[in-house]
Amino acid sequence: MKKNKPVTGQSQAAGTDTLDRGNTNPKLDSLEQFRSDATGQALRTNQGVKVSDNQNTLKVGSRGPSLLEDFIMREKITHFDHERIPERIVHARGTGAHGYFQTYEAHSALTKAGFLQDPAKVTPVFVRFSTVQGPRGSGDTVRDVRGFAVKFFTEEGNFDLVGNNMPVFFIQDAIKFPDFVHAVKPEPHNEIPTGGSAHDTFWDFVSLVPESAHMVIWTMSDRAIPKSLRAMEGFGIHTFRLINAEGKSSFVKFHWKPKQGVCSLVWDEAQKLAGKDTDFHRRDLWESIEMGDYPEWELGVQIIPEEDEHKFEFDLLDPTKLLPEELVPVTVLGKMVLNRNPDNYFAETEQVAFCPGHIVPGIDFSNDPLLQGRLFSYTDTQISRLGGPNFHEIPINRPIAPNHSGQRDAQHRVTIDKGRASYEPNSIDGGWPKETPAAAQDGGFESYPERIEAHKVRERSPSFGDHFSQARLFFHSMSKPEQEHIIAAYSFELGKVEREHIRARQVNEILANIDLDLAARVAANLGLPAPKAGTVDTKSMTLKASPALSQLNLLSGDIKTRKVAILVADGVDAKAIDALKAALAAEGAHAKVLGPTSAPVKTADGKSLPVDASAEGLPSVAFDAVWVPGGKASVQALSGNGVALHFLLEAYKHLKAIGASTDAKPLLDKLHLDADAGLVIGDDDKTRKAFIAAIAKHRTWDREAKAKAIPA
Ligand code: HDD
Repeated sequence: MKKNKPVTGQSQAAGTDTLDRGNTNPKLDSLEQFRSDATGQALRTNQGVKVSDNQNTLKVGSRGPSLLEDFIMREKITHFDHERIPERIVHARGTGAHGYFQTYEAHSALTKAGFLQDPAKVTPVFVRFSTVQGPRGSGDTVRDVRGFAVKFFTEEGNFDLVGNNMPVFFIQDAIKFPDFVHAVKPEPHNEIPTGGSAHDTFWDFVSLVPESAHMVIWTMSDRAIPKSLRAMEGFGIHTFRLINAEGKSSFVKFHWKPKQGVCSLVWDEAQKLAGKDTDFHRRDLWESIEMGDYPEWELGVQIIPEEDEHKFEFDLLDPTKLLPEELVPVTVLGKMVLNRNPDNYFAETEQVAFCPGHIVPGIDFSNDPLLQGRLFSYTDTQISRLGGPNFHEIPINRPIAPNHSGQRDAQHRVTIDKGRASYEPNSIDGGWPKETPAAAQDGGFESYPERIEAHKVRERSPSFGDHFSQARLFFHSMSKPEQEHIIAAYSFELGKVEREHIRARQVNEILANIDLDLAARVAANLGLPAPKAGTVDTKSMTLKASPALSQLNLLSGDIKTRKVAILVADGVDAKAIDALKAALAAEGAHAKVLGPTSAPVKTADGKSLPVDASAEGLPSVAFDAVWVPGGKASVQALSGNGVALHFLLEAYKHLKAIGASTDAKPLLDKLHLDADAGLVIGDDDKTRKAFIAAIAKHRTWDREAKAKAIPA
């Protein structure tokens, strides 16, 4: 019998991942029993039978029909046929990482939650970032909200903080969530567009639902096209309660503050990246962790004493409102570091199941009607997504705390429960497992005994009635470039809306109530008549601007982990490259040498210089900045190279830092790129310092008007 490939049955070292990713995470140690390493192992069926031929179906003769009795082929194909599970209804595209959380000090006055008491305690976490609208295979850089979900594996059980990178939400009541999601998802007749909100059903819904105005202006801002997942803030959005050992409750709003600073892509760059590197964000996160550039966030809370619940110009229970940091600053509690990539995307990132209802003693909910509905939805959705109620037994979801209950059976039950009593109270198994009184040491969970006296009604609180004053606060808190981006985003999105009455309604009934100038600019771009002042009688907030909302105030100030391209060709001055690389490395940035092809180039002194990639393979959108070193022959070659010229023009258009040795000035002249705050020319330390300072500024905003004239 002929075989295509010899089956040796011996260990296959090839393809073994030898990367040491550091296994310092206690949660990972608890996952160890579930990991499977096939190194040195024979290929077997799921029933453990060794396979001698994995190339050919069992047939009647080498040219004859296949036999039904081939249990090896049938098992393999059957398993394959069922490899996919339903993707998440929303937030289907995501990427995850392991890490840890550590509190800075004991926060016992605020909460009794164990993971917020001892700075020596390391709490494992698993984080999943996501986009909302697109399916699993959609682009990373589309205009969308980003999910920011964190599972804390605390010793008292799992705590899930299931938030977004924006501090408010589209709707006030969970009963509207299916309507909102149906509107934003691709249109039902042709499933277009994938990953974005620039279509009729979305704008139809939001223009009819003014409570969405605040969140929609956030999604039209640069926050909806983050530079990286590492450069995003995270928000718990709803008001929660923290409760201390004495039973004292405070309202809190959770925040994640990235150590990397907050910054975004520019729109043209985001669109190009969606095609050139669909995986831009997940690749950046993965590579940063592999390189040891561990992303870090601080967890903070805005604390509102219970007696101050009604002190604000908006209702703390309304999830379309944020609490300006100028009114209540964020108190930092501790830090989260992401330091390990998953071993297997499906087993970990796809199967992780978050739920805002997963809380631990010391944390409790507020009556925010959006949060209350979420408490039901997440567990419910996992039952169909993960195939039954035992999803808590999937390794990535298992708490590190013990979990014993009377819950039994159902699909895919893994635990082999001993004993006979699956009920409580019982006298057969000694009464175990037993309740733990809340007052005991490490007591059981107890809900905050809030007193409520009210009628049972279906109605929206009048205190939720103002939909525009915070959207206005947001717009007025933006810098000039950020405001221009918002105007451009509304114009782009509404420009894709086919029905004129929807465009007009958004402009006249929503935007005009936020800011008349904003509405007029968008109307002009859409060719609509100039809008009249808004008719809704909305009082403006006393606070006129919140600087904490503008990303221009949230940069890290350094260039750690930034990526710089160095464009080279034959004849390049190797010393100039070395000097730049050293200066960048000293600041924690990364440089990549890009040649006309992936082949090494010859330096001016005749040596061979390996390149990291070709400029075509790693386009300018993959970098934060670009440098052209000297060497007249190299510069001359680049001047005749369309890819290199486009690379520089595009970096300029995207307002990135550009640096060039004096030799390379003719190349910049050819492209009519003049020196500015972000474009520096020279060969000395001073020039390199100016280049580094320009990268730290992230973009050269003053260049934006001029850059618009550059072809996209
Ligand atoms: Fe949700 C997933 C965040 C309102 C129902 N949501 C999901 C994820 C995030 C959020 C980050 C992905 C979690 C992961 O990575 O697996 N959702 C939010 C935020 C909201 C919000 C910040 C408002 C403040 N969500 C919301 C409402 C409902 C849902 C009002 C339903 C009433 N969300 C779901 C869901 C998902 C989900 C259908 C889809 C997959 C999943 O839960 O596990 O249950």
